[in-house]
Amino acid sequence: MPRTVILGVIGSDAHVVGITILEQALEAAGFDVVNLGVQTSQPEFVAGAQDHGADAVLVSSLYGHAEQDTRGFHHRLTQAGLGDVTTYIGGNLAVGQDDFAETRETFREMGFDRVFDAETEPEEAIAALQQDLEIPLTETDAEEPARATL
Ligand code: B12
Repeated sequence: MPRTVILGVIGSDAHVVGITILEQALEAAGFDVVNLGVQTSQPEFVAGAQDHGADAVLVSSLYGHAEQDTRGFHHRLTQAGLGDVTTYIGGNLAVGQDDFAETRETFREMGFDRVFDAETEPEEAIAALQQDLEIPLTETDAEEPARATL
């Protein structure tokens, strides 16, 4: 069963390239992806997650206002009965982003399961989803290490 991932850029943020790349990579990895696009509000994320039975919600933010834009986000998800949905946030999450460890801690405390910086490659997010959503390796995947040892 393919897992459904909701993806979008939150707030007034219009940076579209990162989520387009993520969308393509996630689809290639076998996920059902619903890309809500740029300038997506919190209620739109929640409605998207509800309508599509999301397994995970991936929030992107590049312009430095992520903390302000995601305040109360997990409260809304919980109120909508989506408290168990896996949530990630990534991008340029703070202005300057000098100390990413601190930034990560801030967003973890706000309820995000994982926090990614702007250097993140899509493969990293895919590996995290496979782990967090407990997606079993396909037979093809399982054969890869064996072939590598030949
Ligand atoms: C192109 C660009 C623009 C274009 C956007 C065009 C468009 N429609 O996409 C334009 C010119 C419109 C623009 C505008 C602005 N921009 Co701009 N922009 C950039 C720039 C140069 C590249 C962004 C990009 O496309 N990168 C390529 C993609 C592939 O990378 P990415 O977006 O980082 O995404 C990857 C990762 O971050 C990660 N990722 C992203 N989201 C998520 C989410 C999850 C869950 C995960 C796992 C991973 C993940 O995976 C992606 C794929 O690898 C960056 C600087 C930079 N070099 O990053 C500044 C930058 C993001 N912009 C910035 C700013 C400040 C703005 C403006 C506010 C400027 C202004 N004063 O008007 C406005 C905001 C407008 C708005 N409403 O959004 C700042 C943000 C500063 C901060 N956060 O501290 C940056 C960092 C430039 C800088 N150094 O100052 N921008």
